[in-house]
Amino acid sequence: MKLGFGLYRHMLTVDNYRFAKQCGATHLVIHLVDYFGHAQKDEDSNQPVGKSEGWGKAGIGTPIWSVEELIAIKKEINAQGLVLEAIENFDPSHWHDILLDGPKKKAQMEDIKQLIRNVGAAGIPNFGYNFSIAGVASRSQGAYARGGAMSVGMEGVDETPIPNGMAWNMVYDENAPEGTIAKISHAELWSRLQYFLDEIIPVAEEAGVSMAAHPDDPPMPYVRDTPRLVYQPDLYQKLIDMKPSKANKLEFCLGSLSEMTEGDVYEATDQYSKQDKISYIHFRNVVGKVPTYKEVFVDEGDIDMIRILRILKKNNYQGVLIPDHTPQMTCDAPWYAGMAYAMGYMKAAMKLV
Ligand SMILES: [Mn+2]
Repeated sequence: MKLGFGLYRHMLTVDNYRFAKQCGATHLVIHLVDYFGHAQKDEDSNQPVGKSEGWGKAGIGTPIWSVEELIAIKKEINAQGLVLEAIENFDPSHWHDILLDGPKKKAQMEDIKQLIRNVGAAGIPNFGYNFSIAGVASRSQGAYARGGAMSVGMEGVDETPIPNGMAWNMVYDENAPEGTIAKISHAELWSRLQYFLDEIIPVAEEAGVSMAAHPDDPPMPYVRDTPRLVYQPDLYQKLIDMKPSKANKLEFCLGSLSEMTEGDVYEATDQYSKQDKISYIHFRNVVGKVPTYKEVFVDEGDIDMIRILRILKKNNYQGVLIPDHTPQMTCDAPWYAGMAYAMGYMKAAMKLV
């Protein structure tokens, strides 16, 4: 097991690589989607929540990330003694019609395939994605964690239909016609995933990249009037079985799994690590289940994190764990303090088991 650290696009700086290294990380997971808009301040380093209009604009008109761009980032990371383990998430502007079954679906699929070839050519072994129309939506923010630390959670589901021109909680077309996106069934969403996996997995296999699926966050059957895919632990097995391949893997989010109403996070950890299906792990803790849960400090939630590590060790899990999100601590650097706290806990816990 390896200790990793996640960084958002606007945080890909030498100082932040050093911060990760100082926290004990050996590996990095990076986001290249600019969820926040450019030139944001440090206090916005927290994960975005967003309202009905979503997080903001997708990278409209931007090309897919090139090999040169990826290698340049990787070199900077390697120069600080860190390994670039994964890229997390597609830009909605690059794959909205794959999610929505729109007219640009085939062209976007070709672009996404090239992107995965680029990721492989840059020597980056994992690509995390979240096959979801609404994306990470319907969350709230509040003083949910110990000592009144600011965090995110869910207090009931947002049923507002999604306007045209929006997917994955971001706007990809500002000039879209009035109205909302078409209502679809779970079966239709799974068939869209089947198309995506049938197309991408052979390319990923050849490129030496594992496609790592994040479960739904939050894991509700419907959010914003759209169906969700992996909102119970067993649905992960369905995703794996529909395209058997060593490149079809999971971005295993303990927090999201624990928020699910069925199953058991320990059994799920055992089930998927035993099959060697875990690409990397989001190691975070929560209190409660959908539609009412809170993200909390790593040591105060429902999950016995040490028990999780023991299961992973038993099944010889060799991959990376990153903190995912943490509550913000009351000080001059709320995000950094929260992350450093989680990293120290993880480093000690990993040594203990
Ligand atoms: Mn996660």
